[in-house]
Amino acid sequence: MSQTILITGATSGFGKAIAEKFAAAKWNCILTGRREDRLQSLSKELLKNHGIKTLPLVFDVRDREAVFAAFKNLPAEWNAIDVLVNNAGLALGRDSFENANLDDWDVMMDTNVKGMMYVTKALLPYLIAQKKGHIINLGSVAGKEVYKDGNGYCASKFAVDALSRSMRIDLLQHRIKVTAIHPGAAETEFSLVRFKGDRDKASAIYDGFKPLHANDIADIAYYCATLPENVCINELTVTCTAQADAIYFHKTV
Ligand code: NDP
Ligand code: 8X3
Repeated sequence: MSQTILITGATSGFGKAIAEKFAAAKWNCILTGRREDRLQSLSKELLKNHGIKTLPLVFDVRDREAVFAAFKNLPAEWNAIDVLVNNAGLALGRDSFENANLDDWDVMMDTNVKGMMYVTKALLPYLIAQKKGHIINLGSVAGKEVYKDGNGYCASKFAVDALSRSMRIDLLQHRIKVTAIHPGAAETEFSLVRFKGDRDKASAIYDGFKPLHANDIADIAYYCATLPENVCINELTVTCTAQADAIYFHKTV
C-alpha cells in the first residue's frame, strides 16, 4: 500500500527536494506552503513524473485557525499519514542583539516555533489514532550552538531542538517516532529570505566552500523515514565537508 508524507514548506529548498525524493519512491504527498502557484506546479510535476497523488494545502503556519482548519476534515483517503516533516521556517536578518528588528524576531518565533507546534498538534489526532507515525523536524546547527548575530534565529532553533526532545518523550506511548535533523549551511532560498532579497549578500554566504544541497537533506530524511519499525534516529547534525559546526568553516576565499 502507498505511504503518505506531509511536508510543510514544500514550495522551495529542503521541502521541495523532500517531496521529489519521496514521490520518486511512490509516496503520496501532502504539500503545504503559502505560495499556491508553486504548490500547484510542484503537484503537477510530481503527478506527471511519478504518477503519485498529491494534496496541496495553502496556509501560513503562523495562522493557528488556518492550520487547524486545513487538517480538521482531511478527506478519508488522506487521513493515514505516515510521516510529517516540519520544515517550514526561515531566518530574518543577521544583526547584533541591539540592532535586531523586533518584527523579525516575532516572525521567526511565530513560524519556526509556534507554527511547528500548531501543525504537529493539529495532525496528532490522526497519528495517535493509527498508533504509529514519524515526525521529522528541521532544526539547525543554529539550534545546537549560538553564533554571532544569530540571536533570534538561534533561539527559535534551540526551541525546535527542545520541542523535538519533548515530543519524543511524550509521544513514546503512541509509538510515534521523532527525528530532528540539524543541517548546516545549505544553498536554498534561505539566505535570500534572510537578507530580504539582497542577492549579493545571500550568495556571499556560500563563497569559498561547497555547501549542502537540498537533495542531501532529502536523502537523509528518506533514510530516516524508511528504517525498520523498531529503529528511530533521534537526531542528527549534518554539515558540508567544509563546515565543522555552527561557527567554524574552511573557506578558500
Ligand atoms: P527555503 O527558504 O528555500 O524554504 C523555506 C520554506 O518554508 C518555503 O517552502 C516557505 O514556503 C516555507 N515557509 C516559510 N514561512 C512560512 C510560513 N509562515 N507558512 C508556511 N510556510 C512557510 O529554505 P530552506 O529549505 O533552506 O529551509 C527549510 C528549513 O530548514 C527551515 O526551517 C530552515 O530554518 C531550516 N534550515 C535551513 C538551512 C539552510 O542553510 N538552508 C540550514 C538549517 C536549517 P512559502 O514561502 O511558500 O510559504
Ligand atoms: C541555517 C544554517 O548557519 O545559517 O539554519 O544558521 S545557519
